[in-house]
Amino acid sequence: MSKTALITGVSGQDGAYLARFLLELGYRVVGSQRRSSSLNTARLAYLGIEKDVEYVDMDLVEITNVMRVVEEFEPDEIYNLAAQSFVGLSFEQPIYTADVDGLGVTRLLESIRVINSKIKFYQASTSEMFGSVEQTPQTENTPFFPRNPYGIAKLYAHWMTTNYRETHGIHACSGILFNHESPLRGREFVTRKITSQLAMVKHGHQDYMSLGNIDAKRDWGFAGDYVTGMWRMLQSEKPGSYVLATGEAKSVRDFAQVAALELGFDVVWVGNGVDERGVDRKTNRTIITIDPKYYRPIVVESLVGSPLKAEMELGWTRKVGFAELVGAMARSDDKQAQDRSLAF
Ligand code: NAP
Ligand code: F7E
Repeated sequence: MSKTALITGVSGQDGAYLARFLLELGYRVVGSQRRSSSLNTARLAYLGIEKDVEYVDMDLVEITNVMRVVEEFEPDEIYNLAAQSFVGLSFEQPIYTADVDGLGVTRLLESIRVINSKIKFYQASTSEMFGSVEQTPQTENTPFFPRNPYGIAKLYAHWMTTNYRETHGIHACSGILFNHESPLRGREFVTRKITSQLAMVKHGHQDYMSLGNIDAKRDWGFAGDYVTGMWRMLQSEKPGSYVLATGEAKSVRDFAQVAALELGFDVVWVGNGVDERGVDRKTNRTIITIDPKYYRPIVVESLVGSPLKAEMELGWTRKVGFAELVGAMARSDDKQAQDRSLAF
């Protein structure tokens, strides 16, 4: 009999890739969504699996709702991907972020404990828990020092996941994932913001784009590779915490440079600080400016992870490298900007 997976946050980037991966493995996939006034399955439609997923309404802030869904669908595995996932917004909505990203996880864990403690649980933890890093690269043993309400809420959830594993014997895993991107990434995140807006500049729909701290460094991988690691964690004999990362740090500036090249711009940087600009060498036109409104109140300067434990214990590997990732995102947005088809 095929296994049933419940994916919370199925409408998001990772939800779509994970749903496709599990469907290919023969799973029955139940995707939970919070109520929305408009259809929210564009990413699943893009991957051609919109009709293969069963949908159920579930908001992580409502315990009775969570318990009813876990009881009704009897999942073998729960992948908790639902979250207020934008760091910038977490400074403006710290309480909501704590409720969904922190307490929401306890609601799921409690449901598992009460209804069926054999259900395996994956928690979407994050490199943002390392924040002001105490060692480089970061591993499963690096001390945590989160620097924003998002990272703090996720750290609470990480410890609750660990605690339910140790206290109640639940197969609960925490995937400490570094940034992972794709053509399906939300447009507010810096990678997709760059590829989508530079494509708009290329096709004449806007004159230039603006960024915040372009010297910030992140460890960017491909989301499609990372969802396979989530599944491997739940198949392993012993549950635990695993870092998924590429081991390579690149700056926002690097990302913009490579994306611009893919879209036909040859960027040179002129000026300093807020006056710095990215100028297209061929036309002498400014296509990137700095706008302090995109600076964060407190900075996480550089994050880079070591995926060694996941590679050794889970046999996890990533296939897509940095240049390939940026190229795929830029080409996808080039096409969308050309057609003016802003599906997601
Ligand atoms: P995403 O695209 O922002 O998707 C988040 C999902 O959570 C969406 O489906 C969203 O639904 C749902 N959601 C938000 N609030 C909810 C609520 N109150 N109740 C139920 N669902 C809710 O994020 P992602 O990039 O796929 O990331 C997946 C998970 O991994 C998140 O938990 C994120 O924090 C974590 N993570 C991501 C990365 C990364 O680089 N992508 C790295 C580390 C960890 P709507 O469609 O209705 O908004
Ligand atoms: O920022 C800098 C910004 O918003 C990356 C989420 O998936 O990954 C993601 O969080 C960096 C930061 O992602 C702009 O200051 C510069 O240093 O793309 P981001 P994030 O904050 O790293 C982690 C692992 C998660 O868990 C989260 O859920 O880019 N940056 N200029 C900018 N960022 C944005 N968004 N916009 C700018 O204009």
